[in-house]
Amino acid sequence: MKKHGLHELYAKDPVKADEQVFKRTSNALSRRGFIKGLKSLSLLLGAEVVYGQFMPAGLIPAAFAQADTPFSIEGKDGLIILNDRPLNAETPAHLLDDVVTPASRFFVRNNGIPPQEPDANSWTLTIEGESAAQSKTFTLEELKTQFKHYTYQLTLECGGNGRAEFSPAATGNQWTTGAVGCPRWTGVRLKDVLQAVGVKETAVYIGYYGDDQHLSRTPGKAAISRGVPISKAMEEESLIAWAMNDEPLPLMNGYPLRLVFGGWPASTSGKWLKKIVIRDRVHDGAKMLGKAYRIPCKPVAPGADVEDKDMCIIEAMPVKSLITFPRSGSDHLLSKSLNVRGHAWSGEGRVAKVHTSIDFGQTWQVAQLSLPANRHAWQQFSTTLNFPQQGYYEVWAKAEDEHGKSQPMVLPGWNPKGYLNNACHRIAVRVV
Ligand SMILES: Nc1nc2c(c(=O)[nH]1)N[C@H]1C(S)=C(S)[C@@H](COP(=O)(O)O)O[C@H]1N2
Ligand SMILES: [Mo]
Repeated sequence: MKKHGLHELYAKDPVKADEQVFKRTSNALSRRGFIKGLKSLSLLLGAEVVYGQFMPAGLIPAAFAQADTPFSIEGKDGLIILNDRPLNAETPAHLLDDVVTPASRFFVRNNGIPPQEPDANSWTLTIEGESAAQSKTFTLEELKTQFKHYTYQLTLECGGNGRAEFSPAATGNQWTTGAVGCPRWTGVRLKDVLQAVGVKETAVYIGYYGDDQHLSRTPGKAAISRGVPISKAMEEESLIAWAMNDEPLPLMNGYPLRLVFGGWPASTSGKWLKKIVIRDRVHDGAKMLGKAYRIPCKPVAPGADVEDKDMCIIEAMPVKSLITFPRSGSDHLLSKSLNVRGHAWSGEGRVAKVHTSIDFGQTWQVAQLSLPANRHAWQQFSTTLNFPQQGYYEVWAKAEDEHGKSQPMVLPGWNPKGYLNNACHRIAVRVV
């Protein structure tokens, strides 16, 4: 096979070239490997790393950090598959550019085997548990006719989004940045349904059961059965939803019925929802105990052995942002300014500020930021960048929430299962 120089590749098709660069260099340098020397780095990139002296040592340039292999799942467009048993697929950042995430671009995270052909007409939801005043079953039709409908734009992000970056590595799906989305969800308020059944004073938590099967297909064994404290369950935006962007939920996202808890680890948002238990204790279903969806209660050193008793359940997701335009690896003309945009969100409240940097964080520029459509919806940032000379740049984005917490530049606290990586997102731009 004829070998092309990177310059040649870039000239022909910058996007393809980016993929080629990744493929050709991934043997020579692993994602976790080190690149020594700015000169050789510039050679590989085909451009000078303008702020190279500020680039954190050992950092893999964003131009190489993102692989992009095409794959198709019915009803989904451009998602990258991470695992096919169970099916897990994430969305490349540039395909998450819409303010409201289209269903076709909303990620898929399955822990087990989804139901094959769930029947919406015969679908029922049962509410029971120690702290339910009674056990009651609703058909989907009854839910739709007996309770008021609400629509909210709610951000769902997998607790393991960003896991791929942790070192020492954490096992599990190696999500990069794409296990997040913010569509409009329609359904009934969970609290309206719980109150119609009756919630005893002893209520502490709710847990869900879905219609998917454990990978072992053991009857009665749940693939996942998580939940939220009763206070989160009672929030106005906590929904039992049947629609995403005014259409029935896609099968892979829980058709015909699911929970949606905006701003919390998406693992709490039970899909193919069949049963909710109102518990008088913290729910102890599958993936509630041990190290699943938990982080060390106190910070630990990377690689530390943490006992289960020292692990605490993840609640609200931390502040984070994603650059969705331009696509990483794009070329840009020096004579023009570059408009950069993306989303920012936080499970702990509003995002107050977004900053961008083109010099590896030496200087930051304040971006414009929109208000959220409602609580727990992501916000849009945009900014105009000017570059001092031709060369390789990385655009980094850093969001700060209303409590003054901001994203770490590289990696937040290590934890055994690789959750809550809210490090700054960055894209590669070659200014020509
Ligand atoms: N029944 C059921 N609900 C589930 C899951 C699952 O495997 N089964 N996965 C959870 C996890 S870990 C995540 S991140 C979200 C993913 O939602 P999505 O597949 O619609 O993106 O669903 C949650 N709800
Ligand atoms: Mo998840």
